[in-house]
Amino acid sequence: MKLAIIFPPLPFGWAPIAPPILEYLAALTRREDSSIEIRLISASATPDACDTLDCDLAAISILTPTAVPGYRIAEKLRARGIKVVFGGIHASAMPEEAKSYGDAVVIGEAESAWPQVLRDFKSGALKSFYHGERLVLDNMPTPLYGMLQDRHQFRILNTSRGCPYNCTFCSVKPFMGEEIRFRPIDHVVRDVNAIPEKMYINGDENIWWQGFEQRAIDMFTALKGSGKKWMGFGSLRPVLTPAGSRMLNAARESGMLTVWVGWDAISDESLKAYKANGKVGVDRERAVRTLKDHGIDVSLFYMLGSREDSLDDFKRSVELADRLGVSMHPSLLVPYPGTELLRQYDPYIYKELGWEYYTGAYALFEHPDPAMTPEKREELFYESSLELLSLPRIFRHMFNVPRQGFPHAHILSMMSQLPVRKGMKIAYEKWKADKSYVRQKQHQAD
Ligand code: B12
Ligand code: SF4
Repeated sequence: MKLAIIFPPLPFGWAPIAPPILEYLAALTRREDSSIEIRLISASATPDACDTLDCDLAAISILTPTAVPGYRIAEKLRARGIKVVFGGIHASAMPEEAKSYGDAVVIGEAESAWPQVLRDFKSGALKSFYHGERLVLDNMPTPLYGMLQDRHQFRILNTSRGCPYNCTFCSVKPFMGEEIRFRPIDHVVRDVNAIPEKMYINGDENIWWQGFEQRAIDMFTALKGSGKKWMGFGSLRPVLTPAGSRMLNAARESGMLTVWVGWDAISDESLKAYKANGKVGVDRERAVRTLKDHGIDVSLFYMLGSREDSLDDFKRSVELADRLGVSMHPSLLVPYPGTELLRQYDPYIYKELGWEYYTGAYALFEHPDPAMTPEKREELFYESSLELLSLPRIFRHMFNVPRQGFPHAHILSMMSQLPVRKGMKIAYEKWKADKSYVRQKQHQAD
């Protein structure tokens, strides 16, 4: 039997990070049946690979912005008699939609459902829907790191799933549940050692949790011996707890270079409207300075253009970047399927815009302020992104990266910002050329 596992093209093209599901689902498959021939396709890196693909079964993993390209790939494969199974966060939130483009859909996590899918396929009894359980994470195989070539420079490792908070915009929480499930530390160490590269990404929603600082310290201490550098998403609240300083030192000594922080909203009002209770009331600026004092570089990710946001917030975010000496990466707010935000915004959504617009670069709903037209929000998004990624800012940031991270954190900062700048400039030019089309679609929706 021949199996292809496919990650459709990302909206802004090739990224240096290997889509983690490919090598992970390959490992789950190998564990179930070592005779299956597996081919991995990261379509951003090899856009034509699906055209000539020879396989019996295709597993396609879809996020919301990759759903439409995923459905196009499925149509082509099914026309050639290949069976298609969908999975991933979007397929789990919209199973009926995904089923209309495929033969089967896995709703939820893969571990409990995928072996059954393979058995049913082999016996010719594929079902329409499979439900993956939220298992204890003590039996995850090591992803087949290195199986995917295609110039990907970073692999991802997961050490936990789940989150106790309820941010309205979050599509991960409804998917992974509220209980934090940690992997055994020795499994994490085993997987880090299996990563072929010298640098990796911790792909958890949060690498450290308030109330579980000691667990983070134990894990970082165990990872010291790996000799590898890493980065990941971390929240700000645990940084300021009594154990925070010990935790940051342990993270730094385990090779952590940069923390990506979900800053989420510029104003506290928007933070409250998002019910981002993990962040409300935290002295966020002090936490960022504490991180840098411990030798860890900081990048902030945040959303603009919510119905509570104002035109001023676009400008204020650039000022914040300068004040804190950090790099900042905005996106326009996306109400993903399965989220509370989508239910709240439902009356205002431009329903004409398909999932291919859910990339973070389009205004997707009406705004109460008449000055915040869709066009204005999109234009300001590009302008503030490109201002944050201006060459003087990127170079100035070199002097703000903590010296303890030299030279890796400095190189990483350049390497991550320059390609994004290039991609953003191309996208802005394309947006300017397509604007009339987008406007027309939005007016149809009004
Ligand atoms: C690492 C990461 C990336 C990486 C790699 C992408 C990837 N996911 O493969 C990069 C940096 C490229 C990336 C980019 C983007 N990302 Co991203 N990313 C993540 C992150 C932090 C971790 C993903 C991870 O480690 N997955 C590990 C794998 C194993 O988990 P998984 O894919 O979910 O798979 C599990 C199940 O879903 C299921 N499953 C998945 N697929 C399939 C398929 C089959 C057949 C089966 C049986 C099961 C199955 O089984 C797995 C194990 O149970 C997540 C947040 C999160 N914690 O999920 C966001 C996340 C996936 N990203 C998201 C988005 C939107 C993006 C962007 C597309 C847009 C943006 N503006 O940021 C960009 C694209 C930028 C570009 N260059 O074009 C959203 C998706 C939301 C949604 N509803 O679609 C998430 C959930 C973040 C969020 N909080 O909103 N991302
Ligand atoms: S803190 Fe908020 S955004 Fe992060 S995983 Fe939890 S609910 Fe989602």
